[in-house]
Amino acid sequence: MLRYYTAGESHGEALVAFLSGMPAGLRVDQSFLDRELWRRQQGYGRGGRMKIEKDHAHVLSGIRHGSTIGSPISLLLQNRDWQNWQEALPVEQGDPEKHKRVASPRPGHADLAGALKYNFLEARYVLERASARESAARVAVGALAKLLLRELGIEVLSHVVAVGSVSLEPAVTWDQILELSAKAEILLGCVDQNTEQRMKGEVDQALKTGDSVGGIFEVVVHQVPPGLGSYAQWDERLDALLAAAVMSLQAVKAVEIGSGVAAATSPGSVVHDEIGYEASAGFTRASNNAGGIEGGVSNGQDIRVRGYLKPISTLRRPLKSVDFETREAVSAAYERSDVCVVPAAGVAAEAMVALTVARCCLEKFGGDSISEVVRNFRGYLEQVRSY
Ligand code: EPS
Repeated sequence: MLRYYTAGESHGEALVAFLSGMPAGLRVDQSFLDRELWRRQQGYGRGGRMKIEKDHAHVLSGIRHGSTIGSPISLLLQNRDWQNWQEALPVEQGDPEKHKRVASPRPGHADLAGALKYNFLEARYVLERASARESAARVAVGALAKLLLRELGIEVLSHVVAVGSVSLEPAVTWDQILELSAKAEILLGCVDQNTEQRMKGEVDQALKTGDSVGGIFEVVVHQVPPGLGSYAQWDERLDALLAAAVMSLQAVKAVEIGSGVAAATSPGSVVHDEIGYEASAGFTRASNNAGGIEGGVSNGQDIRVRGYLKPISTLRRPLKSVDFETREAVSAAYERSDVCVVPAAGVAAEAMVALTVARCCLEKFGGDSISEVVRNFRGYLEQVRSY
């Protein structure tokens, strides 16, 4: 079974990611992991922290001579900012004068709920773990899941559909997303340049006013076989697993599969994807409103998952809050922050989707070596082809 966890504080020494259940013999190109980490760091509207960090996944275990060996994989990502935080956030008690308290909780962040939950008198420790910095560790293990899926011909990428009130209207093809992913520079991750410029305008406006913006990203899984996930139990449904995986990302407040939101207010005759048959291609569909999943099972079309991101909760023009200690009305804490992270969240969501689809693939085609998995996969494809 594919399992993963992460550890690490945002301003601690490092992030750690742990992945077990990967079959042996998967070739691992470490530069691919770092490219994925780089992609997550990009985007117009990132804050000062991204000028400090240059994320790199250092392999501690589970990969030898360039391939997985079936043992648990552990990865370490240094926080370069740690050198500025050693006295503020030491492992030992250190000098309390040098600790950096977060004296007033930010509305929208985990600060208040976390402080109440853990009985902290300020929000430093809450911020440290709730921070979206953690998603870098997920991207590192997600890159390994992507490499596994590639062996099966399955690819996972994302693009940005909306930033603030600006959204992309026409449907986006896989080739457009692929082209976008190869770019050497990432502005806002939108396939249409005109729309991207208007999105940039939204970020500029937020920068000017000390505000922040959210948006919508879409993750697409390409070349998915039918039959991943199951309708047999609630916790085996692929759409449910994907929703939980994407919703678990920081600042995601809603998840949509295919045209799920519009489907609720449209007639069935418009929503459902009519079925055809061609001798050369097998079963066909004229549309993909289902987002590649029907009854919790992949149907062979591209899987489309959207994540809706609330605006970043750290504001340069802070909202009203209350001092943890004095209980007096004050402004919410501000150190520095991103203004927009929609493209970065899309990359992190790719990782979560890849890990989820990889887990389903291993459940269906599972084996201890990659050759065993590929053989099982091919056998199944043959069964589908000759259906
Ligand atoms: C974050 C606050 C900012 C972001 C951080 C997420 O960090 P800092 O407080 O150090 O400026 O930059 O994101 C990352 C560090 C990252 O790698 O994505 C938050 O509060 O969630």
